[in-house]
Amino acid sequence: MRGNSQLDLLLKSDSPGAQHRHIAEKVANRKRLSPEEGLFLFEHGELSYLGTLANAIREQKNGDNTYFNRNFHIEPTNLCVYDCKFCSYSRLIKQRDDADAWAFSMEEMMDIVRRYDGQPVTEVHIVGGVLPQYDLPFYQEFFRKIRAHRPELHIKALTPVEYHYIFKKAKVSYEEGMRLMKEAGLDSLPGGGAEIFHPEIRERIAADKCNAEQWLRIHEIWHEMGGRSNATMLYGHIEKYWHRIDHLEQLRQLQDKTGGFQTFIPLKFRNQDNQMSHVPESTPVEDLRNYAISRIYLDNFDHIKAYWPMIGRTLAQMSLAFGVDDIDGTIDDTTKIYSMAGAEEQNPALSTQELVEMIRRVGRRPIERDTLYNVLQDYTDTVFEDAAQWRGYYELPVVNHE
Ligand code: V47
Ligand code: SF4
Repeated sequence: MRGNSQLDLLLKSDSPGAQHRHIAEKVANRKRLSPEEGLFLFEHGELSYLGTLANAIREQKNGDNTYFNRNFHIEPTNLCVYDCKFCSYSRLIKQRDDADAWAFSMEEMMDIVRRYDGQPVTEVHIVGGVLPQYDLPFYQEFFRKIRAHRPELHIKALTPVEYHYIFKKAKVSYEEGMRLMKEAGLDSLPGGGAEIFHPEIRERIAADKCNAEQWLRIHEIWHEMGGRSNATMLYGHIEKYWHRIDHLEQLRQLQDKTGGFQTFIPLKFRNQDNQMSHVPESTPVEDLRNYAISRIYLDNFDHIKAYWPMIGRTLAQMSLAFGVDDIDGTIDDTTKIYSMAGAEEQNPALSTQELVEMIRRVGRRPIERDTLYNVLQDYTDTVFEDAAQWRGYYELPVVNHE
């Protein structure tokens, strides 16, 4: 198998130490790593070693396929009852008159949906701040309206942070609440709100909002109802490596139980204009190591996603050699969560053609998928007519992995 040739070379060489070799052999034999071994990778795994292991797993699971989908984001409001220390995007209710605060009405949100009429988007991603007026009946009505307007559009919406709040306010159980959301048209859950599960960190950066147990329980209930969802981890701030392993381990255990997670998305902490601006950001090397270890540790997740608006196009391309097989969607300038936190991409928008080129340039197969990873189109050999419109790509030789 391709990719494993690198792993074979590593196993044959004299260079790895005993524990490095033991872990590489486990990966070659598709054996699961223990939390201690995961921690060892964070503490002692250098980049090329981790890349070899992660790439072998990536290629076992997904070959060269690199997935993307066509979606757009709606962020109903950036006003929020919570005050997460890392959040650059939210404003407290008392700041509602600030120039950069917004709270869309139902009609304004439907206007955004209608703006995409006739465009080949397959998914709407809805996530934002938590406010009392955006309650259970509000979201039921919103999902129903989207469904009525565009029945085939996949609604990927809200996280356990919102669900925990709106179900409590409506005095319904998680089970009943998720049933009502499904009935209204909810198709799947994005991965946000997970941050770092361990209370030692969570209470310092995201106090008050749903805790780890509640976050995991809502996903579990959704999975038991046949639904699919994503998971994230906000890393690279005040957590230690063992907090990351604790987080990954809790996700791995739930996935063993339900199999309902589709993809894991590591989210790099960005430090602009928030209460943690004094905390330095992780380096690109650390980001790639984190992708790789996530790929190696989460043996029961099919996909690892790099969220390109957050890390930029170059690092997203590099991540494809470190376990990542998905680079989010083609999206317009509709997400503010990261641009307000100092993300690489201030106006994140990539056309399908640009995304395809970005993937092909590093020798992978660009595959358009729907939210549930059904293949919609393989662009590996697609010839675009208006190649002159490509922005920012130089004529470099395409990598051949054979
Ligand atoms: O939960 C907020 C993160 C998340 C910052 O499921 C920050 O396909 C870094 O979960 N630095 C929401 N991260 C976004 C999210 C997501 C994104 C893309 C795809 C999917 C998916 C889900 O954004 C929050 C929080 O962890 N976040 N502020 C910041 N300063
Ligand atoms: Fe509110 Fe989400 Fe920002 Fe926390 S991360 S303050 S819950 S918008």
